[in-house]
Amino acid sequence: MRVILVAHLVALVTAQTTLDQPPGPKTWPPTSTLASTLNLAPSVLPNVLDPKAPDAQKLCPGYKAANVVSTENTITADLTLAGSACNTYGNEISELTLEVQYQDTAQLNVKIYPKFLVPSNRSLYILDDSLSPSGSIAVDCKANNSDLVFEWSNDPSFQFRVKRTNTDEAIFDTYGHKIVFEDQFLELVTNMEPDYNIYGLPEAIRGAFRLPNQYTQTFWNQYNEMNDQPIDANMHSTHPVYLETRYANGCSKSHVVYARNLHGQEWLLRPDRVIYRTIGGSFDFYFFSGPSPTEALAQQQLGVIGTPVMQPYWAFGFHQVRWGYQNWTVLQEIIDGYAAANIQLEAIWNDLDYLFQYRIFTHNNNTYPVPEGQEFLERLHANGQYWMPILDPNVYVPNPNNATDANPTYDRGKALDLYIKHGQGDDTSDYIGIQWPGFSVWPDFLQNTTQDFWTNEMKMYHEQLPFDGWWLDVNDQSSWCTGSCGTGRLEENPVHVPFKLPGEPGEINYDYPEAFDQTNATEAASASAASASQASAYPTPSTTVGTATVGFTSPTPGVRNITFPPYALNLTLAGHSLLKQAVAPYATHNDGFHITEYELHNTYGYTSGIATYKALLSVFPGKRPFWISRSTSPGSGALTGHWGGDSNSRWGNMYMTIPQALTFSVAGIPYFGVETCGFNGNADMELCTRWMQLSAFFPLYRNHNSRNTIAQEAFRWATTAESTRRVMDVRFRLLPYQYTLFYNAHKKGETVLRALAWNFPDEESLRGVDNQFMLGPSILITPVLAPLLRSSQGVFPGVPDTRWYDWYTLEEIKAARGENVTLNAPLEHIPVHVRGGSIIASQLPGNTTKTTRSNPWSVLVALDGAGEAKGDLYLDDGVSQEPTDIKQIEFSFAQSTLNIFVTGTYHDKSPLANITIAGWNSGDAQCRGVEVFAGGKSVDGSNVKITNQSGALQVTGLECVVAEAFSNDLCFKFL
Ligand code: MIG
Repeated sequence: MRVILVAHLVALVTAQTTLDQPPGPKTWPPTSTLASTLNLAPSVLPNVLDPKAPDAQKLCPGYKAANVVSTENTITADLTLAGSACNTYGNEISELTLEVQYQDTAQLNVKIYPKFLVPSNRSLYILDDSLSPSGSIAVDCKANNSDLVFEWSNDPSFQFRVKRTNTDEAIFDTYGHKIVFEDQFLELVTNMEPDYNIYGLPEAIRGAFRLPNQYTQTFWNQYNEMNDQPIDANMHSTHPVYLETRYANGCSKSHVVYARNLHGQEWLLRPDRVIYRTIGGSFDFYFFSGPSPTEALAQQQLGVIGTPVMQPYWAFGFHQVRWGYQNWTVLQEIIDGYAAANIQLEAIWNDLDYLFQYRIFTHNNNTYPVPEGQEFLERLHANGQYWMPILDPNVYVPNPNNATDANPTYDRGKALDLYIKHGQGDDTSDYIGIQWPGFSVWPDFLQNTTQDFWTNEMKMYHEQLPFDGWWLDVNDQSSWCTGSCGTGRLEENPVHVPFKLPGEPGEINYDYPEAFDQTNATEAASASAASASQASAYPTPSTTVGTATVGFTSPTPGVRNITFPPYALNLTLAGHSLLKQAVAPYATHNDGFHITEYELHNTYGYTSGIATYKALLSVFPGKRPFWISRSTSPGSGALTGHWGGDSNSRWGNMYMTIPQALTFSVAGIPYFGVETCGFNGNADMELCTRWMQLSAFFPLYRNHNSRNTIAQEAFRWATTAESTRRVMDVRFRLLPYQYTLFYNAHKKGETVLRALAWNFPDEESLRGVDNQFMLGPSILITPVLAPLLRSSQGVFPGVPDTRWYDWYTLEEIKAARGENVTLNAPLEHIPVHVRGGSIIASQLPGNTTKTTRSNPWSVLVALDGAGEAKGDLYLDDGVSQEPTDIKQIEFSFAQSTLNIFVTGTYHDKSPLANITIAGWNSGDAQCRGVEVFAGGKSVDGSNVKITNQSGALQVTGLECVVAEAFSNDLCFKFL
C-alpha cells in the first residue's frame, strides 16, 4: 500500500517550485539539510493530530534581535537565526526584519518578515493591500501616547509582549516560546490566562460562541460538497481575528488580535496558550486595546479592515429563494403565495435553475425566457420588489467539437487571456477544473482586464434581464475534481459534476428535524421506510470525488512543495488535502510573478468581491451595490455581506447560527444571515416556525432550501404563516432602528448583532451566553431553540439597574440578576425585550420596505430607572451610494419631556402618529395631558388621546398636530 501511495505521489507532485535566491548574503535558502531525527514518513497524520509530529518549539533555535532602532512611533530590528536551522516543515529563514509601529492610541502593529524580500518569493508572499487592507501610522501617533506598549527580550531568544500601558498587563505574550519562520511554516505562541474568553475566528459552524480552551481552528476556504456543515472545521471564509475579554473585580477589559495573513493556517487553542501556525506569508499582528468589546471591534474596523458597507434599505426586507424554482411562473406563484398569506416579501431570488446548463450570464430559454422575464421583472419592480439571481465566478469552457456549445462569455474572457493558469508544465494554458456547468475556468481577478470583463458581462446581462443584485456563490474557489482535470478532455463537456445532485436517484432526502416522529408519526414512519429502501437500492452512495492520493512530504532543502506541504493542515477533506474540491494550490496568476493559489487561495472571495462590487456600481451608478458573498476575508465587510450556507434542517443547526452570526460581527461583516428553515433535508412546521422567528432578527433574513426537499416557504404551514406575520411585524417596526445601526456601523464601526456580554461587559456570567443575543444596544432576543418547547429561557442582563420591557405588552420584567427566567413562548411567539433607557422610532409595517417607508411614525420611549431614555435615528433615501441629503435625529427623554433634535435636510413625508412610554407608572404620577411645542411654541394638542395600560402611556392622534415627524426643536411635555 505504501509503495502504491508513494508512486502516486511522485506522479502527482510535480508542482515543486524552486525558491528564488534573494539578493544579499547567501544565507538563504539554508545549506543545512533536514535533521535526520525528524523522520517524517511520506504520509503522516496531520500534525495537529499527530502526537509524534516534530515540535518546532523544541527543535528550532529561534532568533536574536540586533540593530534595534526606535523612533517616536516605530521600533525596527534585525532578527537573526540563533542556532542551526531546524527546517521542521520547510526551509528556515535565517534573517528577518522586525517592524513595530505605534499606529494609533489603541492600535499597535508588529510585523516580522524575511529581510531579503523579493516579490517573486512566492512562498513568502506578503499580503498586498489589494488583497486585504492594512493599517498605517496616524499622523499624531507616538509611542508615548499609546494605550499599548511593545516589550521584547533576547533571553533566551527573541520574544515579545504587548502590554496595556496603564495596567502593565500583557494582552499578547510570546515569552518562553520561539519564533519559527520557515518558507512553508510559521509558528508563534502566545501565553493565555487560565480559562480565557476568546471569540471570533470565523468561519466555522460551532456549538458555542465562546471558544473552548481546547480547540483548533483551521483556515483554508473549502466547500465540502460531500459533507455539508462540518462542525468546528474550515469553511468558506478566513478571518484570523479574535476578541478576548478578561474579567477582574467586577469589571472587564477586551482587546482584539488580528493576524493579517491569508495563507492556509491553524489556530491551536490550548488551556494555557494559543499556537498560531501558517504555511506561508509573514507575521503581521494588529492589536487593538479596546478596552470595551465594542470599542476594540470598532478600532479594528476603523484602523485596518474598514467599516461595513452601507446596505440599501431594501436589504432589510424579507428574501425568499430555493434551489428548484423551475421557471418564471413558479417565481410568480411564490410571490403570490406570500401576498395571499399577507406576509412581506421584498425580493425573490434564483438559484442555479434560471441558467442555461448552469453557465453564468445565460438564461434557460425554455424555462426562463427573456421576454417573459422582462414582463415578470417589470411587474415585480413596479410592486417595489426585487430579483436576486445567483452568480458563480467560474466560466464554462465550451466543447471544441460541438459548434452549438458556444459560450460567448468564455470567448470574451479567453480573448483577453484572463483565466487562471494551469501552473504545471505549460504555464500559458488555462487551469480547467469542474464546477456546476462542467469543465470550467476561473477569471483571474488580479488582472485589470478582468474587472472590465466582469463589468461588461454584468452590464450586458442587465440589459436583457434587469436583476437587482447577486449572491456570489462558490468563490471559495471550489472545483470538484483534482487538478486541471479538464485539460485534454474538453470534448467530453458538458460533464456532470462528479456526484449526484440532491433529488437524483439515491440522493432523495428523507431527513426530518428531530421530534418529527412525535409531531408527525405517520409521515415520519413512511419517510424512514422510504429512506431504508433507498439505502438498500443504493448501498454505497458515492462519497469520493476526484482521484488524488494524498500524502505529505518531508521538506527538501531549498525546495518547497505547495501541493502537499510538509505541515498538513487539519482540513475536513479526505487526506486533509489542499488539492481537493478547490482550484489546486499550484494554479497560477498572470501577475508577472506567477503567484500560485497556494498563496492566494483564501483571497479569491475578496478579489472576486471587489470586481463584483465595482461592476454593480457600473450597472447601477450612484446606488449601493446589493450582493452577498459566499467567501469572505478581512476587508470583505466593506464590500458585502455573507450567508452562512447549506445548513441542515435540524434544531442544532438553527442554534449554531447564533454563534456563527456573532463571529461575523467580530469579523466586521454585520450583514449576515442563514438559510432559514435549513437547506439540506426536510424542514417541518415547528422547526420552520421557530427558525423564521429567529432569523427575523438577523440583518439578512432569507428562507432558502435545497432541490427536491419539501417546500418550506413561510406560507406553507398555517402556524408558520401566522407566526411569521407576527414576527415580521416586529422586524418591520425595527427597520429604522436596524438601518440606523448599519449607519453607525458604517460610520463608526459599531456592531449590529451583539453578544449580551458586549452590551454588559462587566457581567462575567454573560461571557458564554449565546442562546440569546441582542440587536444593537436595545433589543434582546430569547428564541426557542429546541423542539416541542412552548417556552424559552434567558437572563436579563444588567438587572436591577437596567429595566426591561416585553416588546409586545410593554410590561416591565421582574427578574433577579443572573436568574434564568422562563418566558412563555407558544408556537407563534418569540420573546423580545426592550432595554430601559432606549428610544426607538418605528414605522407602521407595509408589505415591503417601500410601502413601510411612507407609513406614519411612532416613537417608543422605554424608561430607565431614572425615568430617562435616549435614542437616535438616521434617514436618507435608502439607495444612494453617497447620499448628500440625510437627516440625523437625536431623541432624549428626561423630566417627563421628549426632546427631538434634528440635523440634516432629508425630508421624510410621513407624520408622527404615536408616542408610547414604557415604564411610565413606576414612581411617576398619572399623565393628564401632553403639551406639544414646535420651535419653542405651543401647538394645539386637543386631538391627542392618552391611554395608560399596563404601565405604558400611549399618546395617539399626533398626526394632526405635527406636520413633519421629525423637525427641529420638537418637544413633548407630559403633564
Ligand atoms: O456548490 O447553488 O450555499 O445556497 O443553493 C454550491 C446551489 C452550491 C451552495 C449555496 C447554496 C446553493 C447551492 N450552492
